Amino acid sequence: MLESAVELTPVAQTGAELTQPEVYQRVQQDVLLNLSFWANIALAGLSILFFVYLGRNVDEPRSQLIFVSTLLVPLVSIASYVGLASGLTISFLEMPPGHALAGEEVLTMWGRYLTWALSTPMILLALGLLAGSNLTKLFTAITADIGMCVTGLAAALTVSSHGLRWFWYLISCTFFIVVLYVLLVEWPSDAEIAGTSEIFNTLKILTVVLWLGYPIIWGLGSEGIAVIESVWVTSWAYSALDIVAKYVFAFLLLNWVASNQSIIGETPATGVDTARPTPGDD
Ligand code: RET
Repeated sequence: MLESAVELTPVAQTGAELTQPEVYQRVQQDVLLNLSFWANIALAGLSILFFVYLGRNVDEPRSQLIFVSTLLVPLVSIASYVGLASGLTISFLEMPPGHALAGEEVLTMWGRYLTWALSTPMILLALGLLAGSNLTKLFTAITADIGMCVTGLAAALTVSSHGLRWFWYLISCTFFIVVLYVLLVEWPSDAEIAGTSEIFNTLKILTVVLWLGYPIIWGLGSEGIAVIESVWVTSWAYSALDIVAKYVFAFLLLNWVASNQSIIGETPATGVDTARPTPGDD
């Protein structure tokens, strides 16, 4: 039944929507593309085991929260990459007039953008807790980040107009600027007060440099101006960024937190800055 459906729809087909088994078959045929997914699934699994081991003696509540939010990153990652490897979250979309690949069916890994909306807020939550951020800054960074991922998803899925694809991209970049502002301007001074500035600054640089790579890949890849046309090159570029942005980042953070719980415990409790005048103040 499944086989005949695949046979009836030639792989070179364009214009019609591919079924999930057909997308899966194409992923299977591209060994390097498939490997870019499975390498991440394997690494995420190993990271989870290792991070659980690293956190076995963490009993300070804020440090525990940093551990939980960081652990959720590889957990979401497994779901994300299984979605891609199974063809569930990949579509072949016909690009609109004006696009470098106009009229062609372009493989779009839209599941990536969707799952980033879950994993990147966890990274920011961990970073914000490390810096001793107040709730307002944490809320701003996380909501702007979700906005960035969802509008990035919209940019990738819009096929009605080339201009609108880039308009979504621009909106996504605007959200990204808000995230960068909190990371580069607000949290470094908070981290100084909290006594975590050394590790925070290392992670901040790692995060900013790597995260800037994502919109660059989008812009240069087949979804953008298509300078990089190869799907597996694009996928590996994202997967390589993911490996450092998630696992190397998480290792540096959790390794530090595990042996510096007392510093994390001393940072002021996350709350809204309420400079309430005490009764009797003039
Ligand atoms: C998109 C395209 C639209 C413009 C911008 C983007 C930024 C994406 C970023 C993703 C970071 C992902 C990470 C994932 C780890 O799990 C959506 C590519 C600004 C910054 C760190």
